[in-house]
Amino acid sequence: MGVVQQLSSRRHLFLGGGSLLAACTISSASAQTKLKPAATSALIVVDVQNCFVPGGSLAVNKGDEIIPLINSIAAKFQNVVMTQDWHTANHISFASQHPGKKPFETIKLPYGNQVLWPDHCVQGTDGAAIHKDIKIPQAQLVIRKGFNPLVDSYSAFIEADGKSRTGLDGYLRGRGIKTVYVVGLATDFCVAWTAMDARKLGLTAFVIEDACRGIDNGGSLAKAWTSMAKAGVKKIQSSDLA
Ligand code: VGL
Ligand code: ZN
Repeated sequence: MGVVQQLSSRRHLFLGGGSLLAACTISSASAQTKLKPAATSALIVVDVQNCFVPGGSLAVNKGDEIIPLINSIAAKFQNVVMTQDWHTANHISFASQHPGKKPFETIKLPYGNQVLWPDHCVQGTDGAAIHKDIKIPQAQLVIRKGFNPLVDSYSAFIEADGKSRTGLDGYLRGRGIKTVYVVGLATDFCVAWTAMDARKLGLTAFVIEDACRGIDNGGSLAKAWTSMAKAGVKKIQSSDLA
């Protein structure tokens, strides 16, 4: 075999090997990208309460659809925390407390803009109860939020005044949790604010998109995903979990 011929056949071999290598890399990469919840991971199940599913006073479209998926995701986690929106009957976020105002309008409060909502998740009512089809017996903590009549709290970590802590960060830190996965209702409010505050507090944060549903009030859903991406929140699907 002449030199030129030899070179060209080696080149051929090299190319063949290269594409084989590429094929292997692709298949092992897809196996590697499956995320396995670790002992230092927690699932946060946000506000899957009667008021937020169809038939409830602040119903999220198809909010009940995600319940079986949340149950099956939760079975993969050693650590699960649930949140419960838990307002006083006279809560400042209720349109009913602001004469002349209607639900889904926005007002200015001392801590910033506040969307006004229909009365929802009043402490101790049936509407505030966690949905009966949520089956997560291993959940370790239910954190209630929004109980200060003068301050709303979408986030499970920090109230809407930007400074009052719910204590969830201390709990998670105390238990050595470094990564949170967030699911539930609603994507564009309590899920998004919880995930972004998790980032602010130094945690890695994933939102499992297909295990959430949004309210989408005036473009709020797209806006929330943009803000979450900027904050370093990673959007994943339930199929990305090992
Ligand atoms: C929520 C609006 C008002 C939520 C709670 O769970 O996303 N949204 N209160
Ligand atoms: Zn609320």
